[in-house]
Amino acid sequence: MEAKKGNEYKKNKETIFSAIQPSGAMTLGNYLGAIKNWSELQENYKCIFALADLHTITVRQNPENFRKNTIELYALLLACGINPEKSLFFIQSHVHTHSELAWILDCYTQFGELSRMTQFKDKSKKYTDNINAGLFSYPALMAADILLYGADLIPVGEDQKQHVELTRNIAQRFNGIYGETFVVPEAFIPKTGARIMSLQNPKSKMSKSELNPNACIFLTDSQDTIIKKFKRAVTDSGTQVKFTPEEKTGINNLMNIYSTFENKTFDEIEKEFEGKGYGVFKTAVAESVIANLLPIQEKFKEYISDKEYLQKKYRQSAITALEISENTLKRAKEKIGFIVN
Ligand code: ATP
Ligand code: LTN
Repeated sequence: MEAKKGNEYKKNKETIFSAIQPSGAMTLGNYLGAIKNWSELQENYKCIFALADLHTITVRQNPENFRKNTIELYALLLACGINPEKSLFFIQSHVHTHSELAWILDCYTQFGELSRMTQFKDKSKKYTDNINAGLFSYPALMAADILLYGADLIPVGEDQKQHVELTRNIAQRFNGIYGETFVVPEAFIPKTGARIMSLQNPKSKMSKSELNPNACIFLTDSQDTIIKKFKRAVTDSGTQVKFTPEEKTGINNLMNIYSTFENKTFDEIEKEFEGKGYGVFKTAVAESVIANLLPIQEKFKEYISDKEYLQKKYRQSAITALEISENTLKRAKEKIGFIVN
């Protein structure tokens, strides 16, 4: 009986789950790699999205900035087209089942598996004075987020693929011990935009916690700032706008951004800018980004000035999220042998 409840919620459509951390202002990387797809997926799937604020405290946060980033990100996602009438969109820390299942899954996740996570290795090099247990066991919390909702598909950028793979392993291990309990999910990586690189160092990904502000386009950047950042973007010494597969060059990165926004192939872009040089291309990329972000920026201003509406939406969503996730948690606890209340 219990097992059916999760499925009842799914009805005929596959379930999508994804989340983003309120660890800073949203970047163009987050938008193209994740959020743009989320709003498109709402049309054909049952979608559940969250602000993963419990994940965010794996890196020390200033309380005031943390609160501001969270509410602004909620408003910004609505502005990007996440529709709370179509999708469930909640704040992770409002739904206590996430922390509870995370602890349980910690006990089904191996030290060796967590030690191999690239993000843990990167972040423990970056934050040497705070390599905390949460940073290490973070993928078990992410697995809890996903498994609580019986999600089939997880739309994420390339960098999160390893965590989704680990979630699959945890789910399969648990199901192997106790019988079918969790849906085994799959990562859903976009064809273009899955890995937008830093404008200052095209070998590393554009990240919202990057210290050099010129490396990142933020969704709320002004038009002037966007133009300046693209003009300063690091490119090689060549002049021809040409895509070189397998290489992490600045021009490839700009072509990737342009191609995703303009829906053009690399061949089409090469033809469009033949003989025109990098300067002209950089301006075209900047203009395309500005035009695409403008409607989002306008909607963001409206949403962020209506705190009451935001509160109403995240409160309602948390109630529904709790109802769904409690069923899964209860089922898992029963299988393990807890006396369930
Ligand atoms: P942080 O710097 O705090 O680690 P982040 O900018 O890497 O944050 P997340 O909140 O971890 O972003 O990621 C949210 C979503 O955006 C994830 O699905 C992630 O894969 C995607 N994403 C993040 N950066 C990029 C990028 N440069 N290109 C494409 N997708 C990205
Ligand atoms: N770890 C992800 C954010 C995240 C997530 C999730 C993504 C938390 N829980 C569940 C997909 C599914 C990140 O840092 N980008």
